[in-house]
Parts: sequence; C-alpha cells; structure tokens
Amino acid sequence: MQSQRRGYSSVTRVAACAIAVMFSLAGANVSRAQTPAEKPPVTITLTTKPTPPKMGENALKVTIKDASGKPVADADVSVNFHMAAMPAMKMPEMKNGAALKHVKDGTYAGTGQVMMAGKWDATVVVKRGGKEVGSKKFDLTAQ
Ligand SMILES: [Cu+2]
Repeated sequence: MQSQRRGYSSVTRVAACAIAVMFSLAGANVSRAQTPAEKPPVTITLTTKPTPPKMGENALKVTIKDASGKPVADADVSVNFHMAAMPAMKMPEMKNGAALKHVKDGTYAGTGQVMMAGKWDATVVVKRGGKEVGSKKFDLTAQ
C-alpha cells in the first residue's frame, strides 16, 4: 500500500513575460514564415553590436551575397529573435523581430530589441520580390 502521490507538478502557466509582446521597432515587418530554402542561393552573415548582444537595444548588421559571391542589394531582410520557453521560470517562449534596411553593397542594418539575457536564436530571413530566397539561424547568448 504505497502512498498515492499525485504526480502533479503544478506547472502554472503564468504569462510572466508580458514584455514579450512589446516590440517597439519602427516599421518592423516581421515574417513568421520559416520555410528555409533547400539550398540557400544566398550567403548570410549576422553581426551584432555589441558582441555578444546585450539586453535591450542592439545594432544588427547583415550581409547578403548571392551564389557567385556578389552582394545582394535588393532584398528584404528581417531578423527574428526567439527564446524557447523556460518552464522552470514559468516563462513562455519569447519572440520579436526587426526589419533591416539596405545600407550599401549588400549590407543591411537595423536595431533589434533583446528582451532578456540568455540564449536566443536569431533567424535572418531574406526575401526578394516577396519570395523567400534564404534564411539562416544564429545562436546568440545575450548578456
Ligand atoms: Cu526566457
């Protein structure tokens, strides 16, 4: 006759991260579509300033090159930040995004809000003529 413990861990789903909803990015045109191309015809790099990124505002720089190494200047580039849910801290997943603007020679710049320190992934999505031509996921640890 064992004591019948209810294996019921009270995972209270509190929306602790209400902040998650506030992404204050002027004209942010965030794409939720995550259909990576089979063979991305573009090469994507992402750098943040500072490196590693910090909580709060970070400068984002993305470079896009085509298969032959030529800069791609006519793309729509966005960066989508995502942090997995943290059940121990009763935090739902967090995400927000930033649309970047072409500066020159296939370099795109913008500002991204990192909502808290910790592990994030940042997916750069590249579109041309409304069609996704590539995406790349970067692992970041924000301080
Ligand atoms: Cu979190």
